[in-house]
Amino acid sequence: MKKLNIGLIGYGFMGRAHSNAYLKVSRFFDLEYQPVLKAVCARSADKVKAFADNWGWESVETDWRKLVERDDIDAIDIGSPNNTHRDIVLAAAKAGKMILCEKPLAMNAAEGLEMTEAVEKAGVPNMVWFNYRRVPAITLAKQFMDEGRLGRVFHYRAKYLQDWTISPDLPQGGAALWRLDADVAGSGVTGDLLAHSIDTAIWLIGGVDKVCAMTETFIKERALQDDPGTVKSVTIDDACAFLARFKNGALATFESTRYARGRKNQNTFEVNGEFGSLYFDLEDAHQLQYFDHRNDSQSRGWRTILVTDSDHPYMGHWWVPGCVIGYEHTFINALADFLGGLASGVPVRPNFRDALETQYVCDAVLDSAKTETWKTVGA
Ligand code: SOE
Repeated sequence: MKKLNIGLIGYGFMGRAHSNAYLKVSRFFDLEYQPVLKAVCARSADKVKAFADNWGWESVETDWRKLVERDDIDAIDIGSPNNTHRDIVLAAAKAGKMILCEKPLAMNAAEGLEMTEAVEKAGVPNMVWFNYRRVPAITLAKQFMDEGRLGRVFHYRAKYLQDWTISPDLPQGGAALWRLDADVAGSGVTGDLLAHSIDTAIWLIGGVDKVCAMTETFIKERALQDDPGTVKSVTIDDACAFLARFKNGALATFESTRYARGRKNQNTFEVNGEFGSLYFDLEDAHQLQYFDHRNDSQSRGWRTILVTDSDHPYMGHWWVPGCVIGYEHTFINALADFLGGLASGVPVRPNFRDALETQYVCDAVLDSAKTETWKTVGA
């Protein structure tokens, strides 16, 4: 086995999800490369040390530039807030490191382009953690699309709903709540949630031609988490809905909000094609619903596929049929694909170029929302 020394930046939600993936991947997948939890980096020395001890990272850094310069690091993994991605990527690419970056790739497409060109120029392996592609049921949907089971696609309908920002007392900025601060996150639900939906849509259907969007910020002011006496305008989009036309002529609707009471992480899509339809809901992530119009008319109907058989995507690496896997496994599956790509020479997707395509759609959506007019998605 070849060792791959990882340097992780960030120890929040994604730092934990990625650490777990590094620890488990070699136990469930037979891989040529084995990740080594070499160093983790974050600004607070005490907190990063406690994180490293808990997850088994060998060493800590408090300055990401030092981590990027270390000779014993092969790959930089970016799990820190969105406004840090660009500088880290440019430095890591220059240092010749492989890069795994959390989504969304960047604050905007201009940054994303610069980052994509940097990794391509450096020729370093790169991946963006759009983990939902690695939900077995979504990968199965992709397989069905590639097999042509749906025929010509007419409609795509995506929703990504949560409810955790409804209270006006929730502050903005700082640990975990940087997603509410546009200076750190770039945007609200568009970059955070719809980026997932757009990535999945492009993967399943193809490129997006144009969009027409509306956004809303329901709570206009919030106190700062790190300075509770200061109240600042909220400039993220709390909700976003948009219409889209794919390049292949299919029509789509996308909707996202963090104000849908009772919806915790409801990421759904439906595809309607000539021969059939598909439906997926992340809150029932082990299932894919499939309607095949070519079945006989007496028995045809929506069927719910329990995606846990060993010949379903990824499931041969996990438990016996009927035993479901969960959220954390999507990161382990993604990492297995990244490591597998290093060994096979067939680079993993989505790479930075793919994530840039999503970023262009996000930019067009936010631009369109300003005037509620149609915008063509940039190159
Ligand atoms: C936001 O609440 C969030 O954590 C996103 O940042 C993740 O990308 C999504 O998968 C779950 O929700």
